[in-house]
Amino acid sequence: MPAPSMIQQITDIRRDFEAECAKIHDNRSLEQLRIRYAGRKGKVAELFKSLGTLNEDDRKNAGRLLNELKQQITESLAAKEKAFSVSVESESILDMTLPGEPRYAGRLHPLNRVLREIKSCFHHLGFSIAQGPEVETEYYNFEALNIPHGHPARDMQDTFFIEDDIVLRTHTSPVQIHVMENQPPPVQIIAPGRTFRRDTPDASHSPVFHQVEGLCVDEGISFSDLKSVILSFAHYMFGSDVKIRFRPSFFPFTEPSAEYDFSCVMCKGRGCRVCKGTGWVEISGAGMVNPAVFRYVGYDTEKYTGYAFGMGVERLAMLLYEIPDIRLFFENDVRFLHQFG
Ligand code: 2NM
Repeated sequence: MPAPSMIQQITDIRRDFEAECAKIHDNRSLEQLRIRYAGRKGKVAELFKSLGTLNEDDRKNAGRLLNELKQQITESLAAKEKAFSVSVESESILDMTLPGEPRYAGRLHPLNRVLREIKSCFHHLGFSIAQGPEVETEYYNFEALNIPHGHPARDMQDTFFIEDDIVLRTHTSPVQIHVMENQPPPVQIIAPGRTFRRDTPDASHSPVFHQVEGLCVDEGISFSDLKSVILSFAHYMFGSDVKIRFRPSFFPFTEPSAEYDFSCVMCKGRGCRVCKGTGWVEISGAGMVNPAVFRYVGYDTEKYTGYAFGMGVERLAMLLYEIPDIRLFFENDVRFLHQFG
């Protein structure tokens, strides 16, 4: 057989082998391929046999090429076999019948959950959301709210002072002052946010806590508007059989001032541990904005009246979810946190 056609045959076999080899996906077909190409009676062996028909030069040349081909085929087969053995191995450790690994899913913090409900309620009632800084000057935290020098709230015992004149806000009311300074009436806002007071932590006190304060200012706003908004809020949060009541109180920034209570959500007013037998749970304070506050922000006290109210987010969350200790909100214990959201 002349040498060129021998070389042609070697080239053809290499091409055929590579094409067939690429299509193989299991060990059985791979073994059949090996027998057909690299077996004792395979295509390569046949060509080796026919080497004898060539003259010495051509034989040497073709022999070298054939050895290379044999080497390539052996390597390709080995590589393929190895690939199969790896995937077979991983198949054996992948048990499709095992249950999946549970994914860790984060949740909404109970305080944020309650905060969302509060915001949603006041959104329906036509309030916008206002925000302000957690670090305030004494002017915004006390002065403009008609809290005079010498008032106990201003004491180092009750307030975190950053510097002489700079405090961590003890309520979100300074936000209301900023808003009133920046826009004329009508104003209808809530100011949710983090607040700070120097308290030793116990079941009902935390130096960091959260408030939502509301403010509504326009011509002809009266205490009855305040009562209807608080009643709507009570019904939205706790259900429509909840009753509300107002008791006279005092705040420097409101006149008249009141504390407001909800009928006990636990015992429906019959008397229990949560309401200490009274049938009522105290929520927070409210009142008609003191004209002195309006004068600080430049509102016309002859033309405008307004109501304001506060509430503690922790307190509401504790009532809603029967949480016995305020410190649970801030300990980041997932056994607690996973019960909400
Ligand atoms: C409360 C109770 C009563 C209040 C008053 C004001 C402002 F800025 F209009 F004067 N903001 N929030 C207020 C009134 C807050 O929380 C217990």
